[in-house]
Formats: sequence, C-alpha cells, structure tokens
Amino acid sequence: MRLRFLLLLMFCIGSPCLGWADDGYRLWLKYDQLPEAGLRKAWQAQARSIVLESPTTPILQTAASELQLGLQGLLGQTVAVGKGSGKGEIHLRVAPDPALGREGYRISTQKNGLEITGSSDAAVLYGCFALLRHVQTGQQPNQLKLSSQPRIQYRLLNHWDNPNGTVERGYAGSSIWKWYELPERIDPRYQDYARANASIGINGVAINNVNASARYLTPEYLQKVKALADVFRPYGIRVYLSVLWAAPKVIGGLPTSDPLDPKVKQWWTARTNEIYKTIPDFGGFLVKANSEGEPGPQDYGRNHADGANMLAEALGQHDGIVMWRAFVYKANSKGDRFKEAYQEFQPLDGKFAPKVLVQVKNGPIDFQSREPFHPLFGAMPRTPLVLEVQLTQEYLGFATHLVYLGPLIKECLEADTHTQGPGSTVAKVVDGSLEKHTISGIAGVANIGSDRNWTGHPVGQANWYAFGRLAWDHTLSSAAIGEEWTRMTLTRQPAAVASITQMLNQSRNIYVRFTTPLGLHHIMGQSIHYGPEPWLSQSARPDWTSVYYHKADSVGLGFDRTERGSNALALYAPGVRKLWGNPATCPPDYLLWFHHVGWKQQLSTGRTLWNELCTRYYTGADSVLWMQRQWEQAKPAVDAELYTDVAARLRIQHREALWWRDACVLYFQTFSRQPIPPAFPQPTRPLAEIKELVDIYQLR
Ligand code: BDP
Repeated sequence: MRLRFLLLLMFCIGSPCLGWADDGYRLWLKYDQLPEAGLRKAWQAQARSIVLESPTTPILQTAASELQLGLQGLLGQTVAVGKGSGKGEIHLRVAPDPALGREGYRISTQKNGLEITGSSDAAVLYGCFALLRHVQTGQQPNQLKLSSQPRIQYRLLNHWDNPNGTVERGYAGSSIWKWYELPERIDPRYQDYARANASIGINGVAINNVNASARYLTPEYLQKVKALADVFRPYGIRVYLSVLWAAPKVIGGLPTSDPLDPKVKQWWTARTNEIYKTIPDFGGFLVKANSEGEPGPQDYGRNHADGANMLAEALGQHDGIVMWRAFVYKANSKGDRFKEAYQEFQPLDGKFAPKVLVQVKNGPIDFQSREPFHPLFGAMPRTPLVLEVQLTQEYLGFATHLVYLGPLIKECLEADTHTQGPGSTVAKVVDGSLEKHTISGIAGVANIGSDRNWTGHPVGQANWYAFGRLAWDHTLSSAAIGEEWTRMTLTRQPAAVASITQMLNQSRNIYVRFTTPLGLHHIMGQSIHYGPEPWLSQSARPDWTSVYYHKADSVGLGFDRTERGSNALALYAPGVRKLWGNPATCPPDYLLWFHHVGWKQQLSTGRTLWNELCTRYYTGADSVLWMQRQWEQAKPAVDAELYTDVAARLRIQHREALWWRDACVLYFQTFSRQPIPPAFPQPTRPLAEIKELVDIYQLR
C-alpha cells in the first residue's frame, strides 16, 4: 500500500498535467519532464554525464549543477557530474575564443558528446542555460551548432526597493530583500532569483531605489549587501548600489556634498575602497541627482559631469562604473518637459570620464505606454548611453493588466535616430557599435516582488524574460521571445501556444488604444498613475497635470512640438524631424505627441481625428474581450490555477478599459462637440460619475 502511494507520488511530481497547481514560482525554469517519449529518449542518450574540462570555479560549478538539475528534470534520468562514461557526455570547457568575446558561448556536437565552450566560466554558464532552453522548448538534439554572444556588456535590473521593504512603483508585494534578516539568514529565494537572471543573461543588479537612502553605504548595510553579492557571484551577477548624492552630509558628517570639495572626494574614495574590501567584484554606482527633489551637484553650482566624474575618480582602479541618470526636468511652467533632459545633458557630451555611462529612459517624458525615442540617443556620440526601460507597469495598468512589453522595448531599440544617416538605430547607439564605444549598458526597472509568482500578474514574468533576452541580443524578435517564454512557462501545445502568443503580441497596442491612442500621453490618475484623469488641471507642478500634455481645446487636440509650438522636434536629426514634423507623414501612433490636430482634420486612416479617437478607444476596449477569448482557447493546455488567475485579471482589465474609454471619450467630447460615431454604443454613465471613480481607486 505504502509503495503504491510512493509510486503514485513520484508519477505525479513528474507530471504537471495531473492538475497540480502551478503557483508560478519556478518562472520559465520549469524543468518538467518532456512529454514526448521519443524526444526524451533522443536527449537522454546525449546527456548521461557532465564533465568539467577546466579547473573548477564557483561559476563553473554553478554551470554544472544547473545543467544537471535542468536535465534531470527534463529527461527524467540521473545525470552525473564528474568523470564521463564515454557516451552521452556534455563537456564544459573554458577556452579563449576571441570570436565569442568574454561572455559568448558555443554549443556543438562532438565525437564523444556535446561540448559547451566559452572564454570565461560565465560564458559556459550562459551556454548551459541555452542548452536547457533548447531542450525545454522541444528542439531535436541532432548535430548542434549554436553560438551566441551578448551585444550589450552591462545588462542590469534596477530594483526600486527601499530599506523598509516597500518598492517604489512595485505591484508584486513587498521587496524580496529582507534587510532585517540579512546578513545572517539567506532566504533561498535569493538563489532562485539569481538563477532566473543568469538564465537570461542578466549580469548585474542595482538592488535599491534610485530615490536612495544613504543607509546602504553604512558598514552595517554593506555586510547585508555583501551577503547578497555572495549569493549572486556564482551566477555571474554583480551588485550595484544607487547612491544618495547627499550621503557625505547625511552619514559622513561633512558640512557639504560639493563634488569639488576635497573632503567630499576623500569621503567617497574611502567609502568606495571600503565597499571593494567587502565586495571585491562590486559593480558600481547608479545615481539619480537633481531630479524630482533629489539632491545633486547642482545644489553647489556644479553640473552632472562634475558629479559623475568625481564618483568615477573615487572608483579609481577598481573595476566599476558610474551610471548617471538623465531623468531630470526643472519646474518651468512655460517650458516643455520633453526638452529638459536633452538641454541639461547634451552640452555635457565629451565631458564625462571614461567610466561614466549616462542612463536614459526610452522616451523623453516618463515610461508612457508609447513614447517616441528619447532625443538624447544619437545626440551624445562621445558618451556611452544606457537604455533604461521599465518592466514594472507603473503607467501600464500595474499588475492587473496583461501587457507584454517585448514590442515596446523593441520599438525603441529599432527606432532610427538618423544621427549618422539612415540606420542609426537606438540599438546601435546603446550597444556602442554606432559611436564606437567599448562599454555599453541596458537597464530594466524590475517588476519583481515578494508575491509567490514574483511579478503579481503571471504574464509579468514574460516582461522580465523579454528584457533579459533583448539585453543579450536585441536582434531577436519580440514575437519569438514571447513564444519561447510561453513554451517554457505555460504550455507546449501548439494551438494554445499560437493563441497565447497572438494575445501577447497585440497586448501592448491594445493597452495603448484604450488608454492613450494616437500619441496622447500622461493623462493618467495623479500620483498613483493608474486609471484615467485627463481633466486633471491642478497639481504641484504644471507638468504633473494632464491638460499640460493633451492641450484639448475647441480647435483640436495634441501638443504642438513643431517650430510653431515648443519646437522639441528640433532636438531630433533632420531625417526624423522631416517625418514627424509633418502631420501628414507623422505615424498616427505619434501624432498627438507632436501636433495639435483639428477635431475634423482627416487623418491618413481616412477618418477625422475625432472619429479615429473614438474608434481606437472603442475597439481597444473591445479587444480586451478578444484577449479573453484567446486565453480561453488555451484553457485545456495550461495549469488550472494559473488559468483562473489570468482570466480574472483579464476581467478586471476589461472593466478598466471601459473606464478609460468612457472617461476619455466623454471628456474630450466636451471640447470636440461631436457625436460618438453611431457604430459604437453610447457610454451609459455620465462623466461626473466616472470622475468619482478616480477618487474611489485612489482612496482620496
Ligand atoms: C517616475 C516614477 C518615480 C520615479 C521616477 C524615476 O513615478 O516614482 O522615482 O520615475 O525614474 O516614473 O526616478
């Protein structure tokens, strides 16, 4: 009887289809047994043992044990690590290979089995995860010849986590870092986090909020940070810290934080040396300065370069970098926030020390659901620029909305800055190839929290995944990445994969349509950044209101950024200016970013602005029902608990899409004075009632 029970238990563990709930904790690293017996057998023959061909290092050991763990799960057989048996060996070898760079890997079929090679132990680790991905997505083992190397060197997650456990703009519970337990207790989750990151090539994490507490630089906290760094190191991941500019005053007891003051310099140098003594592979500093009330060098009449260069000097011979953020905007009611970062940073091009990278958000305002690319890309050829994208869905419906961000990130990377002629894409600026930089970086603001499934919305995991994969290779297509994630995480059943990936690929456009179509931006609920509040006209700053951005009046809608208006378009290269400067050639998706368009103006779509606006709001909201149907089609093929969770969130999304639609259509109608096209149902609730919803949601 007992034996029967044990056998049943073993069978169940290896078999996800028996209805065992999937709580999402394992992310895309499921390693459930391959369902196809033939395929399993073919791989089983290739993977009997793992042989280390190079002197072992902690990272190589991780590589071997991760490969073992994954293969044993996927193939349902024991895979030994150590001496080979002559057949079915996988050899891990570190051997210099200039063609692969430091982190690139090669996987090939050899006479006596498979070989995974690379110039460093980290490269071999990435190769092991690539092989696992190959097996897990159901590829055949015949004659393997895979190789890949990252195009961007520093691939970081930025956590906006605070010492008290809250996460700025975090929607997946609280911080995963338990500061009160560290350094003594190491939550097993830290290792699982590192494993997930390494599996997609992320090699650095800035662990604390850019609105930084000085606490992280204290000896007490450095021990805690060290404990995390020790967990991450065997996964090839380095730790970075966001620093408070005023730290010399706040914790150093100095009367100033002026970057040119010798005592301040000394203080940072001593702190930095202390950090490296504690964490020898510390990655460097991330800095938000003179932005949204944070202190910075301008408080002392200095500029961003003075500040960044002082920190670079403090890093001295240590192998670390400074990532100095360009997200700045001054309170200027007559100005255009769009231009602020450019105006402050572009003139500093060429003034930054070699260890400094300037970190630029994908768009000029702030992580809106669609932004034109930031005009700084291509405009600072002598400075390496880090692209910063936001994975946490601050402006994209938090963790209740299903929005796959692969297309958003790709859209920015593929945007052509025209700064060195056609083809000068943001991707080429960021990877350093366009302007011949030797260092390059990309950062994703993490969407990770203490929720069991890490990201709140189960599909939020796809955004973490897509970021890592694109950071590694920005030429991959977002659709291919979405499919890969689906196959690894949700199901391999072809029809279900097809309906889920169609939904993923459309989801971002659908979100844009029911919230901010045609280039509308920044019309969301004040402070919370959730739900619609296009009528918002009073705030602490004019550029925190909605009316500042949409400029609706009796004539039309949109922000005129041509030379007749703010002329922000002048910040772009002529090729871009020409295209976007003319409303007839400006893509409809960007139209209201750059033009104030008459309500009755006919657009390239054949409709008037008003009709097109209504059409997008209505069809956008309606498309959420389509997403629900797509998801429903996949029901038989995905875990039941996970199915129910996503289905429920899609119902919320539809309710809120109607909220956005009704709010925006009725509000803009007070200016357009046009009827809603008869093809669409009239909203059943008055604007006044909808306005109250914002207060209810925000508990105002
Ligand atoms: C905005 C967020 C704010 C962040 C800021 C930043 O609303 O919470 O601190 O960006 O990036 O999107 O510094």
